[in-house]
Amino acid sequence: MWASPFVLRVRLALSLKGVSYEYVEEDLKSKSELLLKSNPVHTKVPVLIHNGEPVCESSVILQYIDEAFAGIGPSLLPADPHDRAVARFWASYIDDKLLKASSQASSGKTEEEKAEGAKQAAAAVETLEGALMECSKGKPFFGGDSAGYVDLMLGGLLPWVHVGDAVKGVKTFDPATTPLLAAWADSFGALDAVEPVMPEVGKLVEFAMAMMSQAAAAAAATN
Ligand SMILES: N[C@@H](CCC(=O)N[C@@H](CS)C(=O)NCC(=O)O)C(=O)O
Repeated sequence: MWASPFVLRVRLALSLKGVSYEYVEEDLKSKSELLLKSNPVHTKVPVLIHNGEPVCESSVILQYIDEAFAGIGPSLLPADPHDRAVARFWASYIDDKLLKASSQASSGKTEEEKAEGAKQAAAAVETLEGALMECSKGKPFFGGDSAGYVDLMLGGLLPWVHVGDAVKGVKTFDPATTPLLAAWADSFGALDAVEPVMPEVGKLVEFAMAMMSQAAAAAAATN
């Protein structure tokens, strides 16, 4: 599903590793038998099918790709067990804190809920600025000289961060307040393996607008 940040994570990982694959677009309003069979628990995308076996959940898929294609391209996770644990910690933080707070900021039921989500998302971004300083050790990426697991977890969200910024007229990764993340976003977006895979922000804005008007129409119909 082209607009999914979770699908994007996987496409970015395969692109970075240089693994070729077949991309199958899924209509989430009318899920295919293949999806229902491959991910019967959540019936969500992405699903990676390798050697006929499905692997689900973007964070799990990224780790699978790193292990299953260890001989191809750069490693996504660091070699040192403690560094790997730190990378996994920040990857979970991105989903558990940043993503949850950002969803609340855009889809909270009340204005108060939205404001609280925005506050928590801003605090999570600040925390990630510190994480980037700790993990990158002066290099451009969470993975050091090259983009790795945490970069992909956050990088998949990047087009949606740009959409939110365009719609609200803000800068989530502001060079004035989070200079490392602002530079990271530029470096990540400019990678040869990344640029061709990223969806166009304009197309995503249109998609977001259509989703918002559909949600508003559905809410009006139930009131
Ligand atoms: N935690 C999952 C989230 C995946 C997810 O939410 N996918 C959405 C598309 S962005 C989906 O398939 N939604 C269909 C549904 O919920 O029925 C992951 O990281 O892979």
